[in-house]
Amino acid sequence: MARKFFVGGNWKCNGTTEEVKKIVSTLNEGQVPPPDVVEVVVSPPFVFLPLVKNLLRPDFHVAAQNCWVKKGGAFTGEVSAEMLVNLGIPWVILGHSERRLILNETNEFVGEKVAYALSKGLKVIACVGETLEQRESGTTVENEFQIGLMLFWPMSLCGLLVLERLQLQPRLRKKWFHANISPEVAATIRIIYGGSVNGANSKELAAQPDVDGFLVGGASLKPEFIDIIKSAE
Ligand code: 3PY
Repeated sequence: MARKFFVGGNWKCNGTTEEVKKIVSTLNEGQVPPPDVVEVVVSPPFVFLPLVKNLLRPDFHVAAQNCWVKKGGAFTGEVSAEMLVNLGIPWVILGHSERRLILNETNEFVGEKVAYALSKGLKVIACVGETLEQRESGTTVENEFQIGLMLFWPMSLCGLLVLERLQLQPRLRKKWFHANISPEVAATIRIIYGGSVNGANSKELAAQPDVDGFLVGGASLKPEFIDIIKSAE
């Protein structure tokens, strides 16, 4: 089964109402390949999700940048998976490296979040990775998966993983998923690349083996995001 190219735009903690409207209107006017060739999902900050969802062209979708690890309640400042479902937000990004590094989110916590969000019917853009330091100390991306599995992270349902080191993609697909999950999941899971993708490097990155798409940071706030989407062709 062919894996459809995925382009996600992570707007991070950026934007005013006016700026957000401008970005959406640039996206709405963009000439891009059809939805059977590329799946496009943009991820504004929580407060702008309803606005973006309402204004955005119907062939593009929205993602939240995070959600709470379990059912909502007395968790000040958090947004639950149930709330996203209630608002009709189909996707959520979980485990982004900025949350792991700055907010100390652990593998276990991210694994629990992924499992909970999937159980509520959200589609998850699960981010995993390894810094050079971690790799050298033996804490590799495979360990993150192992921990996820131990927590019954239903990875086979996840379908979409973001990696931050390009050379990991073939290694994971061919070795890890094949051996530890199943040949079917190894063949169908989309492993996308995240890490300073922009309009100047996207075409070359898209041509790399086992790159099924991108999660784009800063460049997703600019008109060059349209060029990045076009690199799916
Ligand atoms: C980046 O490209 O900077 C990212 O963090 C993608 O989410």
